[in-house]
Amino acid sequence: MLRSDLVDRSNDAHEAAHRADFRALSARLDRQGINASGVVDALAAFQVAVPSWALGTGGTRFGRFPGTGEPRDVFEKMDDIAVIHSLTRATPRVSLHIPWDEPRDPAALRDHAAALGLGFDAVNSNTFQDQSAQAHSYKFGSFSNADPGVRQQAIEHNLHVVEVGKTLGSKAITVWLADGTSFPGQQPLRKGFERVLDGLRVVYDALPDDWQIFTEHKPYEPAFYSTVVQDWGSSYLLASSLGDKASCLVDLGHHLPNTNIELVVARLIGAGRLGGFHFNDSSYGDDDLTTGSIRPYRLFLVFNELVEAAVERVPGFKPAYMIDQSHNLKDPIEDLLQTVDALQTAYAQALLVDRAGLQAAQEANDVLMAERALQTAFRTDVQPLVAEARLRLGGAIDPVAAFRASGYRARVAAERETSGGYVPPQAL
Ligand code: PSV
Ligand code: MN
Repeated sequence: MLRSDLVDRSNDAHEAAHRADFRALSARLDRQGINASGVVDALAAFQVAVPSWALGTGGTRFGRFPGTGEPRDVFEKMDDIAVIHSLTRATPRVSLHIPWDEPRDPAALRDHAAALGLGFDAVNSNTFQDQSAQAHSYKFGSFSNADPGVRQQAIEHNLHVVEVGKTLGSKAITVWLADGTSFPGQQPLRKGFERVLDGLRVVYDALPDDWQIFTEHKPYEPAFYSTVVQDWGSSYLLASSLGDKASCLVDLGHHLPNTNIELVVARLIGAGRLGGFHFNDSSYGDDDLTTGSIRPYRLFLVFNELVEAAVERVPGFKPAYMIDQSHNLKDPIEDLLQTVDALQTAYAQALLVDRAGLQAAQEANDVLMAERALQTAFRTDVQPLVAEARLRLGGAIDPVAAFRASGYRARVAAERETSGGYVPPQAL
């Protein structure tokens, strides 16, 4: 964790300007009939889980350029996540990838995390790579494989992940499958899906009552002709066939170009099956870029659906918010600080939408005023609201500035470099 006096020192430098900005924005929102303090309260309740795999430099299939002072093991990753949490006060949970970040002693990891004020969100299984000492290969798929031995191995891996998750205090497992084909005729299209469903039923039946399973779809990659769980419809079919504890996870990068993601989100909310998110952004495919860095309006429109569902108290609506990014160029901690800020920004903008005005315009088919209700909110500079939420929780007005001033990276670099540095798992 960062010492609180370091956060305080940074806040002292920014506080006067922040106060003036917050006062000015509060007055402006007041004129719109919006209570700034109420928005800040809602923002302060926002939390998002940090993925264990995002603390080291990711890399692409063409190479990896490591940064200095990367965590060497999952315990040091917890230390870095605690730093992010002390600055944002919005990341008290970790989403763990197994086996990439599997601890030898899960209880020790749980205790280490708890001592830092952290807990665990959904655990992620991995049947998209072969692991050492594993009997069968996933080269031709896992749950959908023609070989029952491979399918059984994939099931057992997921059961193991649930067991680890139970010790950590997780309450959910996210299953993303790379299963698919790259050539027509390679595998039967219908049968692959049935096999996945059969395998997931075994995992589902083993879940504790208070657990959930999230099915995560992706249209292509590594399979380039067909993917078994390729779209939200397939994901929905799986979740609805499995039962009430199953729902769909939307990774913002897992859509074909030009897909209307907010519409996917709306459909899943309507069907009562929106389980959660993997936040990131993309230009071309599953680029895993910083959330909100490419299409901030789209991110806002997604949050607009989420806020609308919350306002309408849609039954059972409680999506899990997680990040899934690969940090290749920026310092991973700084990138994640920027990510949390982008999420809070989109959420704040969505909270500012004049819902009654929007609804009235929609009912009257007043296209311009309906669109303007969204644009007015999106075009508001909400930074003072987001900073105020952090400040009230004891976080930093400007997390990146506070992080840089703290000298944390240089300090851990000196400690961590001595043993050769950490080599993260292959980036995906
Ligand atoms: C697959 O591309 C994915 O989005 C899944 O969530 C994996 O668990 C994760 O990325 C691995 O980085
Ligand atoms: Mn993902």
